[in-house]
Amino acid sequence: MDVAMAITLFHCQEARSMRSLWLINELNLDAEVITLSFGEELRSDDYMSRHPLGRVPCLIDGDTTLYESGAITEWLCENYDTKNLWRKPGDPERAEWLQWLHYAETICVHVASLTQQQIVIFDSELRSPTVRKLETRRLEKAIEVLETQLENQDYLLKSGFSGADIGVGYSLHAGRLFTDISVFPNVSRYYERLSKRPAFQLSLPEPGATNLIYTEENYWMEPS
Ligand SMILES: N[C@@H](CCC(=O)N[C@@H](CS)C(=O)NCC(=O)O)C(=O)O
Repeated sequence: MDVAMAITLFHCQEARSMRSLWLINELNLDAEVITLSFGEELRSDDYMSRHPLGRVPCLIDGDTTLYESGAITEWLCENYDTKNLWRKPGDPERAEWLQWLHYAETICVHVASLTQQQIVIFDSELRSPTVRKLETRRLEKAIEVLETQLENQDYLLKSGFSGADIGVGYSLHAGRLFTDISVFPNVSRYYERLSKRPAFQLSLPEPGATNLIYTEENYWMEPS
């Protein structure tokens, strides 16, 4: 893999790297996106030399390599924001921006666990209905917090759309496959608003794309 451009993103379809891709699209950054299959390709020697766990995202920007989606959001906002997606140190919304940016992973750990339970663990005998129930409940509790936050506002911050919405928006994009978000009206409207954004749409797999992690419309309807 030769990395030529200033910014290179290693991505898997609808994995957490979708956050980085969405942000790159929001900011219209010139970047090379290398899409890897969710499996063997992540464990190649070449890729493991960039990310020690062989996960995505991984971003290369000149001499800098970063492999945490929240850190990548901070880095890109800090260095390239032209759309008011960053709340820099000193901004009255700085603390809230950081909190929601990282709250995205509080939601996503449950999504990752459910992905493991219902997709990665192929043999249904090895799956645990107890873990599934517990993780679904914890995911719902984490989404409930967003429902309250969005009571009187369209985005997580009062001032409007920011990088924090990209982090949380991806968590909902994947989370909605494991629980019915229509029971949360504010969250449903919020997800609808986010998913209509052209930059979000550009970050989705193209029709006919292969190597998808998620192939079903949802997984919460499936029996244990
Ligand atoms: N906290 C990390 C999590 C990265 C992560 O676990 N990515 C998953 C995809 S959503 C992955 O690459 N999994 C592949 C594997 O575990 O082999 C982040 O936000 O970037």
